[in-house]
Amino acid sequence: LRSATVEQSSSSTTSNYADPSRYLLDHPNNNVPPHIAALVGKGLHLKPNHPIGIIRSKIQQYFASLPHNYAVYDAEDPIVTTTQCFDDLRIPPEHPGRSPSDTYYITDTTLLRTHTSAHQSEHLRSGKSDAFLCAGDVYRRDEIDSSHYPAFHQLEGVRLFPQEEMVGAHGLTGEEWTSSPECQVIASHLKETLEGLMDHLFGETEKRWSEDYFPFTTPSYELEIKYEGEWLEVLGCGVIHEEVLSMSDRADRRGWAFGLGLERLAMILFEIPDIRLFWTEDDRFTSQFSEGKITKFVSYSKYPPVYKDIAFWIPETFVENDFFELARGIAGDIVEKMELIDEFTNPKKGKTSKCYRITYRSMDRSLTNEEIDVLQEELRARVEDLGVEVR
Ligand code: FA5
Ligand code: MG
Repeated sequence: LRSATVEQSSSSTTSNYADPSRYLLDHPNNNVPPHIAALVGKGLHLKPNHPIGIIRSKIQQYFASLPHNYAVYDAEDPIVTTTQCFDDLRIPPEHPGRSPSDTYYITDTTLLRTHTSAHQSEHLRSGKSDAFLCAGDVYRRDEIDSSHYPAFHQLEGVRLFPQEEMVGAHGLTGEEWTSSPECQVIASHLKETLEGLMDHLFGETEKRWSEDYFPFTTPSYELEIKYEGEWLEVLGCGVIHEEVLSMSDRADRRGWAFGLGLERLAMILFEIPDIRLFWTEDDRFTSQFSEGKITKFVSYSKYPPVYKDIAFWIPETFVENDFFELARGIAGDIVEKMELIDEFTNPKKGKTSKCYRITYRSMDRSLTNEEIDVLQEELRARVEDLGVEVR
């Protein structure tokens, strides 16, 4: 009842998004499994006492401290169209990110957004603001380990500059535009703004820029920060491609955009070792965090893992993500990690065999070998549906 009346009028509620039937349509292109549908609408980024919510407000606070005014959107529908998520961003039809092996489709033309950039064009087109932030949950069929989960959160930022500041570059496109001083000014402004954000979050920290590629920005960059001796990619960004602006009727503007991963930042800031923890409702996790405070996570006892290997001959059409998802569908979050430990091709048969090691571990109890054997047996039986031959 509540959902019928309240949702339509308020932009700050996401509760109707938590209805799994929105995502589990009976449509030939639908590839959303129930365990993914169950995650949508949790609104972790809107929870004031959750690390993802705390970091989102800290980022918004930084932008609010800048002289320019940024509009804030953080409750948009996670179902978007292929036009919003891809076409408006110049992502071509054959791009691997659009394939059903990487993306959760609801129908042939609607999907769970794979990035918050899916909302860029509509906000540009609305013309309401020359600067905005947009945060939300995003979904990707992906590998499984301590820093990859099929659902995570991104925060997008866009800043446009008025025509008067771009006079020298008016009408320029392609190489002529990207090599103009105006384009350089925007790229520098982008980098300075994001370096300021990192200092706001981490204090002094080691960071490095590299070139990147996105169809919707050029030039494009990624930013990595040093965490426990390793470089960790935290965001992608760039100068908005002029065609993205003209398709949104904003050809008179130029500007920058970025998209950052909230889990990556939160794992570093709160010292949270496993991405699955963000989704737990165990109060040994949730009770540790409070609004506005960056505190170090204190691990509660880790239960021992159970390892199981599975080897099979693969058909040419084998899609690894289908296998990962099958395991998550059977065993849920106790699948901590799936890694390829051996692969070889039999030259006579021309067939390839893969062997994966699965790490099963629960966050809140000890697993028995017997219960894992049951799950592993089910996996061995159902993996044959993927056309493999279990060895
Ligand atoms: C994008 O998603 C672009 N939309 C970013 C962008 C926006 C570029 C605007 C230019 C302009 P990418 O796929 O690299 O890019 O993801 C952005 C960030 O999301 C990454 O830097 C990382 O911090 C985070 N991220 C990506 N995949 C995962 C994952 N599986 N788990 C956790 N975080 C992830
Ligand atoms: Mg990237």
